[in-house]
Amino acid sequence: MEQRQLEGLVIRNYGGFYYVQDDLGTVHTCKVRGKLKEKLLSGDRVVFTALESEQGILERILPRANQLSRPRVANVSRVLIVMAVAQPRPDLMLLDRLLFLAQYNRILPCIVLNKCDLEPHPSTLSILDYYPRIYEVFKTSARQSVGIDAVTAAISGEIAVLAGPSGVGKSRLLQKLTGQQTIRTGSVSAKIGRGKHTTRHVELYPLPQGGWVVDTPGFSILDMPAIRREELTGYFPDFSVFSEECRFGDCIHHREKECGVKAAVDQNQILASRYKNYLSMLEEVMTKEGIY
Ligand SMILES: Nc1nc2c(ncn2[C@@H]2O[C@H](COP(=O)(O)OP(=O)(O)OP(=O)(O)O)[C@@H](O)[C@H]2O)c(=O)[nH]1
Ligand SMILES: [Mg+2]
Ligand SMILES: [Zn+2]
Repeated sequence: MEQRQLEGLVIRNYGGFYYVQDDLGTVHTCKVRGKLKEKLLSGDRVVFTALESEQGILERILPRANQLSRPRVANVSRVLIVMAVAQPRPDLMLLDRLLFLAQYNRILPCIVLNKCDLEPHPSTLSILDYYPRIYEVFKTSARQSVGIDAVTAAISGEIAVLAGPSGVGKSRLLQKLTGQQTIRTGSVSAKIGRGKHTTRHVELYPLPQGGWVVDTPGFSILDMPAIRREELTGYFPDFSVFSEECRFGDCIHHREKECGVKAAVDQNQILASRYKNYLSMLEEVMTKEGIY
């Protein structure tokens, strides 16, 4: 059989092989030459040489739109930030940090409030009241198959990652979104500890209407990347209209007087927890600035 060079998407990597789906939907089991292996991520678009019986040799990685370190995946275009309406109650700090990180990586985030079959915790109500003015918010019950179609529609054709704390129902949602009842859960329950590495393989699961979803084990702590302190406010779209009232053009809404953002917090126009979480992230960024 004649050798052909094809393009495809790395959908999983397991046992030293990379599974690459070509644009017609055929999955090729590929080996990787030398140094390429260290760089390659699930989600990468690649060029490979197709050999007989759906085998192949991976030749090169095409340019990436982005890459996440947790989970290790490339070319993500949506992050679904999953919180439970209760059990566990929503973690607003983690929510605000995940929203920041998605935007920092130029990925469109949306919020999924799962377990809507349960009585909501009060902080769920403030999510429902406040966040829809800035981000898309979905209510689902993976248990009762409620609200799944709206989420599917929002991510069809995309590469979407499920993120959020442990126990909120990410894996159960993945099963509903993909329509697969028996997903290889393998070591999905392996928790990623702070600073620890795991060798868990990342898999892209196909969506019925096109596109892919990636599951992530739950986590609760997220460090800030090294950015400049003035940059942070730009990742809080809800602050921007009020920051026009700040006396100083470079106001970071911290210790400054005559700050439009702080005034808006006092008048309940900005959610107090959101400003508090902004300050926590800001202080972390400032500490890092001092170190580097
Ligand atoms: N009541 C209710 N329970 C749910 C729902 N979705 C998931 N659960 C339950 O919540 C528990 C955790 O679900 P998982 O899907 O394993 O949660 P996860 O987010 O993947 O957790 P980690 O893998 O540890 O990060 C399980 O007992 C699920 O059955 C839901 O919509 N409603
Ligand atoms: Mg899970
Ligand atoms: Zn200000």
